[in-house]
Amino acid sequence: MHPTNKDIVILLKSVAAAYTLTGVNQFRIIAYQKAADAVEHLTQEIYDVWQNGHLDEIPGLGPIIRQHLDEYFTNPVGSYLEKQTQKIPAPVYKLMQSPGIGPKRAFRIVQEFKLDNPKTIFEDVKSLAAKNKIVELEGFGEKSQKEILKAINLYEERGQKEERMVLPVAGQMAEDIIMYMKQLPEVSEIQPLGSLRRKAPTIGDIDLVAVVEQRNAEKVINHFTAYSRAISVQGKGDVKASIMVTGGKRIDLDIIPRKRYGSMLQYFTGNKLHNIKLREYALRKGYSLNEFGIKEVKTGKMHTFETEEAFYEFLHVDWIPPEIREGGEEIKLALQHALPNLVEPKDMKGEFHVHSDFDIVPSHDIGMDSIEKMAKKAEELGYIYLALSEHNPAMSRVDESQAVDLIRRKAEAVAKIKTPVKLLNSLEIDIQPNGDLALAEDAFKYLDIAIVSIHSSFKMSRDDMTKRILKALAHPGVKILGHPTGRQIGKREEIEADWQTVFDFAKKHHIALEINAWHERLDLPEGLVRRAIQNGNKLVINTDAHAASQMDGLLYGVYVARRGWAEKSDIINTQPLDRVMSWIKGK
Ligand code: DGT
Ligand code: CA
Ligand code: CA
Ligand code: ZN
Repeated sequence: MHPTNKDIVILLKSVAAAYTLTGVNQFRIIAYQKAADAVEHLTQEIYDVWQNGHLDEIPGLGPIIRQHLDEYFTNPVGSYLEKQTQKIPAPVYKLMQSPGIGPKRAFRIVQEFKLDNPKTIFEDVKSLAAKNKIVELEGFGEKSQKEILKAINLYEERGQKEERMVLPVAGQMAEDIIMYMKQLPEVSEIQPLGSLRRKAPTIGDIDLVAVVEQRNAEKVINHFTAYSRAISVQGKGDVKASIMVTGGKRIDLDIIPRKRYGSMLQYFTGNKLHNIKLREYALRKGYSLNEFGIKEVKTGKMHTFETEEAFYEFLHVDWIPPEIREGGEEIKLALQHALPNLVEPKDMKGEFHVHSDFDIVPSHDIGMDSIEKMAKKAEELGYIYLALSEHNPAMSRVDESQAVDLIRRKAEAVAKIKTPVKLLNSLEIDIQPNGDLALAEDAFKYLDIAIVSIHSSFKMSRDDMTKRILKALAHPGVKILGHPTGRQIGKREEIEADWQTVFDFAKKHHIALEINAWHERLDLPEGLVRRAIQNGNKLVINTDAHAASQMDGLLYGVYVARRGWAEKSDIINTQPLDRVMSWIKGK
């Protein structure tokens, strides 16, 4: 079993704790805490990133920690990181996982009571507290004991529901509460910040900020905590509150006057590393940043900002799209006026991956709406073209000549639809474990375009998987590699493949890589989007819709593209029809 991101986060935090307890200097401790934070917010598995030799692309990991991780991934036994953690008894780390119990208190308790079993540590501490034993420890008191019990209870309560939401789910949740908050005329503006504004693929909690006059603050906060879906109020102050809603998810609200809106947007959009880097840059210029604005360090003079653009402008930094505020190169590029011009939702002119209900005895799920209805939806969205890409006929249920007949009949059905949208007869064809395509050769002559995707045998060696994909892509009819990594967020890991080799092959043969916008897929993941673009590959953004209404979801694919630094010209379905047709013809 490869270590997961969570394992590595715990490892790095453990090293930070071991350093704290053994008196190592503060900067090294902070470096490990920062690194743990960076890994926690990664959207790819760090092990995969390491395997592909790209650890250096993770912002927040310095060269020394990278080197230690490299050693650890190669062989954890006897590695530097493992040795550091072994200096402290294991139950200490376990106890520290409850929020509010730091390394020092955890260490004292474990040592004083000689607790040696990490599995029962929480039970052990709880029963000690029940017998009032912790109160008796020197430096601990009634209050400490209570805090510790509370922290353990909180940790255990959260236990099951720590999972992050996928972006579209969190987006909906935010939309609902924003609509509810807007019932009050006192709320003149309200919007999501944090990871939701950055359009991260997974969201921990929802952060909202509302523009409200001071005198109306109390009313607005009361309205917020009275939200019908709130199961508990986590905190309530004059200008901020937190609620927990069904499913154990948290929503934070901050209220501010108009004149500080821009500073607030900047501060709470993050991510943390971006803010740290911006703050470091500002300090060198003699300014300190906070949620209230920009302060001149020398004079103490405070500048406030109504808009975020003005905030960045004051620092002579171009406004940075939230999707790329990740603490990488973006500030440096913004200073040089060299930020990318990211693709936008309005650039999209069509898509290539929707499933209709036209029955070709598909190998997987059939769509719910007719070709006509899908075409109508495309027209409403202002699209110029649309490819109908049902799953290939199931090989177990029809023979080759029946399959060919079904594809011919679908081509005729597509041709009959009256619509201003250029319809393309397409298929999403299974890549079989040996790399063969699950479609009779004769059927290809009825297809305008074809997507190939992996829907089975996800666990294969990296070599075999790479060969399998290349073999499929070598078919001259193939134009798109569908949902390339096969991941399903929170459910299925990415397949292992040599992406550089796949990307090179796709580029050479004018095959586009898909960004599949399906909410659990968001695949290619943003990190691979970035690499593909740097490699000169072209991408397409598709919804994989199985109903006309689902075609609205293309937006989420655009967000993934933006987080991967994609510009309009990187995405084929931003292009006019003639360009698309010449790509299809192989140019
Ligand atoms: P999440 O909720 O885990 O999906 O990720 P975020 O990025 O929404 O993180 P969250 O909710 O803890 O905080 C929201 C934003 O507030 C974060 O992106 C940046 C800012 N922020 C939070 N804590 C700090 C901090 O200690 N320093 C600075 N400068 N900014 C912070
Ligand atoms: Ca958040
Ligand atoms: Ca938050
Ligand atoms: Zn598929």
